[in-house]
Amino acid sequence: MGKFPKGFLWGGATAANQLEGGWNLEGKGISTSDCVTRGSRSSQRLVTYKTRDGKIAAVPIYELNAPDDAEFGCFAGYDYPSHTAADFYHHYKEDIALLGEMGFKIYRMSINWTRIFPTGLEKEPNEAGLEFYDRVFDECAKYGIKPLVTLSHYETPVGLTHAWNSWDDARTIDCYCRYVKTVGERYKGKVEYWLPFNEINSLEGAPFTAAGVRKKSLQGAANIAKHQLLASAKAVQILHEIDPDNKVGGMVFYFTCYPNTCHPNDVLKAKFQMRVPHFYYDVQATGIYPSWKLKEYKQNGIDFSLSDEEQQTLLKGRADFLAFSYYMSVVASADPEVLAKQPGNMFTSVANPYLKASEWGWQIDPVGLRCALNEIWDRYHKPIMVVENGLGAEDVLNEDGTVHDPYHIEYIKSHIKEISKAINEDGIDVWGYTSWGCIDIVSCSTGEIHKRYGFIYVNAEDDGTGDFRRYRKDSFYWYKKVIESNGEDLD
Ligand code: BGP
Repeated sequence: MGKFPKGFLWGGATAANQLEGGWNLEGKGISTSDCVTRGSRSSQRLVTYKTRDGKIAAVPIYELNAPDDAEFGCFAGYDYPSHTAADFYHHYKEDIALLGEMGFKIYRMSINWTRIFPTGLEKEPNEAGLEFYDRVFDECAKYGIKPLVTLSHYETPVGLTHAWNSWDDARTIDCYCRYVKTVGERYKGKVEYWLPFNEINSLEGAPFTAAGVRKKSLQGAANIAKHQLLASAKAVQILHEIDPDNKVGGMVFYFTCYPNTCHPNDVLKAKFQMRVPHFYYDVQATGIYPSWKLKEYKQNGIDFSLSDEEQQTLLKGRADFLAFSYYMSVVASADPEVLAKQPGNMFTSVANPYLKASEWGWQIDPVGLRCALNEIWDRYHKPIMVVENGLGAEDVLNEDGTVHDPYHIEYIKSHIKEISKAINEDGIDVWGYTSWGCIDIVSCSTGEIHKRYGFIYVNAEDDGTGDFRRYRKDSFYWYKKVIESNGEDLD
């Protein structure tokens, strides 16, 4: 296996709403993810809110079209996985010790905005929330683990939704910047790597979870994108001012899209499908809105403009590196007769006959990761981090406390091999790899905990019960060896 650069950042990734639990402890407010119920492989997650006449509504997340006075919250009789999650809130010491035992160099996690500013509107932060992350970062430091902090990973305070429909309104930018400045100053010297938003392009499909916005619309997506992209650029500037050593990245969910045939219309369709992540990267990496996006807004009658000052903000706030999540590839066809949805895939895709899919229907494609790295490098020439990648699968905890998970090892190994080729054969500057769900967490798309990604098993059930004891899976020992050998020993 080709060598990884010295200092390559090996690690894993989680998000606060999927990991921490303790959803209402020590002054924490309610975030968008706290109002989302548990789903399953076959049933969508629901968002709950109270209507003006006091009735409770529970609406599938992707169909949400809530009235302007809907009051989002958590109600009796509904099951919300973020409330207990993997109970990291009470297990963080032992969890970080386990990450340390594996030799993690970096740990990607998010700060839950609502622990720091419970409704998003406060002028002063919640000290107890700040202290919690002090303890987490101090614990990481004990093991020489650098935190990579996502500032907004589906944890927007619902207080902002109630105030002015959250990221639909430009006033949210100031609230977000206050939060960024607060944590940037507080954790100066403890955190050096930052991501302003998780998968910023998810605002198009899931405007409530990603941005606290009540309904999906083209105008809404344009507003949220503009406000989050400006906020992201401001976060870059704020964090650089606080500490010039800070490194701030753009982050999207990425995939590789193949044309179904070599028919030019299929090729064009595949190229255009990649505009979903590329639009956000274009702005975060270059500070410029792509011409096709401006045309698209115009053609759809979207009200959009950028003042000179806003343009300057985007240019001054270009990202230092580009990060992305990668789980699968998709196939595009321009022929509506051919286009059939691959079950379980998050995107409309023709099933790829050359690939196997996970139990949740995500098409597994390590070579697609190398394609992705090449595409991003060729377009932007910025250092890259793969900050999410992995296989969601069912694990079995044996009576002797072992968990045999060769499927996780195989998935991660095959993807690491492609990263190695991208570095050694294609000359791409990859800084690090943080596989997703290094500790079992609740799934973002389904809310199940039994969709497990690897390394550390958490003994909990889908209904939130269990003793939450931690167990080392086989993949734990394997990844430890991978890190120890800096990626040379993958067997
Ligand atoms: C990404 C999200 C994560 C994560 C991951 C895996 O889109 O950033 O939060 O959960 O997908 O998805 P799932 O949890 O649905 O398996």
